[in-house]
Amino acid sequence: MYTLYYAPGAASMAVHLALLELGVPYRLERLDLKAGAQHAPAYRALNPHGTVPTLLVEGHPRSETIALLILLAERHPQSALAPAPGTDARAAWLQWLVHLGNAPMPLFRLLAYPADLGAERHAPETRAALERRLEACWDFIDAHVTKAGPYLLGAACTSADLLLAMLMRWSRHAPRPATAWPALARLADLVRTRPSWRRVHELEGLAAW
Ligand SMILES: N[C@@H](CCC(=O)N[C@@H](CS)C(=O)NCC(=O)O)C(=O)O
Repeated sequence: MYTLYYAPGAASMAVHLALLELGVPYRLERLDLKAGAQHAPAYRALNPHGTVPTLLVEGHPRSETIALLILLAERHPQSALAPAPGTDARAAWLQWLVHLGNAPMPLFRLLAYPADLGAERHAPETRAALERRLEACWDFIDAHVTKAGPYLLGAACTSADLLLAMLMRWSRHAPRPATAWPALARLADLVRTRPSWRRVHELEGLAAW
């Protein structure tokens, strides 16, 4: 049994999607980030960074979105969420997960949390620079999906695509949302038709995209 500590639409959404795709039993614990629930001592004991997601795995608290997606793939090797270990496709899947976790994801974090840079709000030039970096990420990923798509690994939808769709969703209010890139828009459309995508919206109480 898993327990996912989550906030609606936050980084926990990728792990929530993976749990739904796996069809395994899990419990949800919602954290009100605006109210500071992530700083409560009881939660900090589970996740010293005070962030979501945290996933209790057999009672052990585990964190870091990318690590959790890899862990779930390891624990459920029969699932279609990841290619088989030792294959070229597995290497590509790992590379994409780590790329998404290292390139666009921290840019979103910086955009959403100016306090990480010691500011109350971003100077317009800082925000513009972060947005340009994000657009460069979409350029790179879109070029790949245009050649190799419709998903990151070609014909198969994996947890890397669930993560990518979540990140694309985060860009919906950006000056140039990720759906402005055609191959990315197509990938997002495909992910949005999955029952897990609809269900996560119901369970987390999210508006459409
Ligand atoms: N590196 C972490 C980052 C997680 C993260 O920054 N989560 C945000 C929500 S998207 C959070 O919990 N923010 C609350 C806070 O920092 O106070 C991961 O990949 O899981």
